[in-house]
Amino acid sequence: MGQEYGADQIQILEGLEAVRKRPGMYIGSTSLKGLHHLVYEIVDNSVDEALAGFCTEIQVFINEDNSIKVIDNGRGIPVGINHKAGLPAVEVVFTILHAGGKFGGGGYKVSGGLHGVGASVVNALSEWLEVVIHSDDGNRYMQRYERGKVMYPLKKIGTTDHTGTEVTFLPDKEIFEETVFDYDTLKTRLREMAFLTKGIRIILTDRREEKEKVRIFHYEGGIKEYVTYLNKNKDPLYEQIIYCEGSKNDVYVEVAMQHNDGFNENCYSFVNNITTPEGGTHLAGFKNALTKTFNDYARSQKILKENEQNLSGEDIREGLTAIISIKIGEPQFEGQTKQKLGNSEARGAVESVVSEQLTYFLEQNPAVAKMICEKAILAQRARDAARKARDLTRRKTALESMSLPGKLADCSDKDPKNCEIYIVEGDSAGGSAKTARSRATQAILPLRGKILNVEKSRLDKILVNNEIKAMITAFGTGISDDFDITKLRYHKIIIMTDADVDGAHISTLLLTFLYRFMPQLIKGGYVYLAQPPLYKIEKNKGVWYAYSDDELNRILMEIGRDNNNKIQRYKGLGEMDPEQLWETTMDPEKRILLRVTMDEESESEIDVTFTTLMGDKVEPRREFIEANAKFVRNLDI
Ligand code: TTJ
Repeated sequence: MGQEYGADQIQILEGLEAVRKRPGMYIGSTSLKGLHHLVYEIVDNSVDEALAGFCTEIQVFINEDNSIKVIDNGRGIPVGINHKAGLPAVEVVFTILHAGGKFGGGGYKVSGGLHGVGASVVNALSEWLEVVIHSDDGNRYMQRYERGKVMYPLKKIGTTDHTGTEVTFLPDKEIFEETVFDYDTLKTRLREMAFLTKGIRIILTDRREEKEKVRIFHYEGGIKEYVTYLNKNKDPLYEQIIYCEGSKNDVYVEVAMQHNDGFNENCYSFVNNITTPEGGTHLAGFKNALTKTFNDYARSQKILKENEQNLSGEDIREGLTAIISIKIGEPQFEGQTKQKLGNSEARGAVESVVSEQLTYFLEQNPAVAKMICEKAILAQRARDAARKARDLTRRKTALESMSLPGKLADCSDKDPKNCEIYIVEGDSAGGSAKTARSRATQAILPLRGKILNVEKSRLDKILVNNEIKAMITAFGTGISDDFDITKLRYHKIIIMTDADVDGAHISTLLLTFLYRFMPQLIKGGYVYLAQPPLYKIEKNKGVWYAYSDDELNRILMEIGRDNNNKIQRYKGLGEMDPEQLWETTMDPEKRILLRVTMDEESESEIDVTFTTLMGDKVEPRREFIEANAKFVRNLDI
């Protein structure tokens, strides 16, 4: 088949060839993250059609062969000839690499949403891609491409009684390291897209298993419902979701927020439906407006007396869950990872919309306003107390030059790169670990009893907790704003707990603490979970260890299942003698460590996971295990 190639077509092919040569330039990476990016690029186009007011539903299918099909009920990509290119518009969309717009800054993708023009990139990086258009002329059109090359001119394949676009593509195995889509990753992002685009219905279907998985995301309340979702495992301080919306200087601003009775701040900001984990001008504008409006209100109502100091932004944001979502024509992204908004007009726009509407809300809802102010005043007091406690410990460390916790059995090697610290549940297991360890490089810190749940306590209380103090001093880095990775004393922090539900609970509490106060340790890949075995199998002087029920069965199959096996099920680390503990769990040559990781792109989802686990409204068992599974991806042997 194939078309005859004129000069234009050659140029087109060169463009798409450039994408295939340097895919990272266009989609960030060819890892799993880049793979999923392809789906978002395509779905963005349908979301744009929804924002334009012509599309109400987007269906996304993960097919059995790991191809993706996206169907929308918009107007359909135009099939008429684009005169500049001399080709049907749909062919232009899929074969001409668009400069500018989305691809500012030397080809790097910096934004999506409003100018979805990434379809040609997806096409270039797909083994094949097919588009079907239900046109308003009553006909159905189709075209197929392979690795970006047109297989035949756009053709009519029948008639239709509705409008819309269907795109199916199979990511190219020559390009991507992995081509198996992760359902949860798509689910999280599509849910986010649905929250950010009120009214849209996004349906995700996974057809890969015998039993199809289907999820429908549809939120008439948009980001208001997002805030409700993020607070679902928390206790809101008041019922209302505070909502501000408006346009200023061509920036469309939407903000939704609600306080809960907890202590963490969860503000998530978006630009053109893209998350901005590093914030930027829009987030700064929001924070300025919030701080100023509440202080003005508290003064005018005499909640703050003349001689009292202003509430700090942090105090007002204690327990705040907020979504800041703006739409802007030409977003400028800054920072190393291009995840920080730079447009100065966004600051003013958010500040003005929020100040005005929040002031009005506070006037209309004095009871809510009072509750927030009172919470902020309590936060202010706790923060003062915590600051004093911290200053005290800081002075102490300066004087006594790092007094390490008494319970720590430190290692002798002083090069952090060689050193690891085992955080061990309970004194008895701690004792075994101290005997078992390799003294040069392995330090042991036993923790006693339940670990403080940092989700449920204010900073002043957290900082006087002995187990927490012991970890902070042992690690050497400090916490929060004081955190300094260069002071880290061990490059592996290994959590070692029993392989049961209580153990999983304790490791989740520890991960929560690390996540809240030293997230850099998790993001940097310094945190691991030890994997003690579940079973010991003995037969004819041979010894095997099994780390799962599957493995137990496999071993029994191999060695023959008979009465001569003595199978021991370990209930806890305490049941192992030091030698066994070394052999199975601590020996760097033989042990299995799971590295704890987190997906930067869904921090709001991580918060939901933690609070699901740590809040009062907990159905524990299964979910603890799931949470750990969520954080633990890489096997490090
Ligand atoms: C453009 O302006 C005229 C009417 O149609 C507009 C349009 O292109 N709409 C549109 C594009 N709806 N859906 C798409 C689309 C959907 C998918 C799944 C993939 C792509 C590349 C575009």
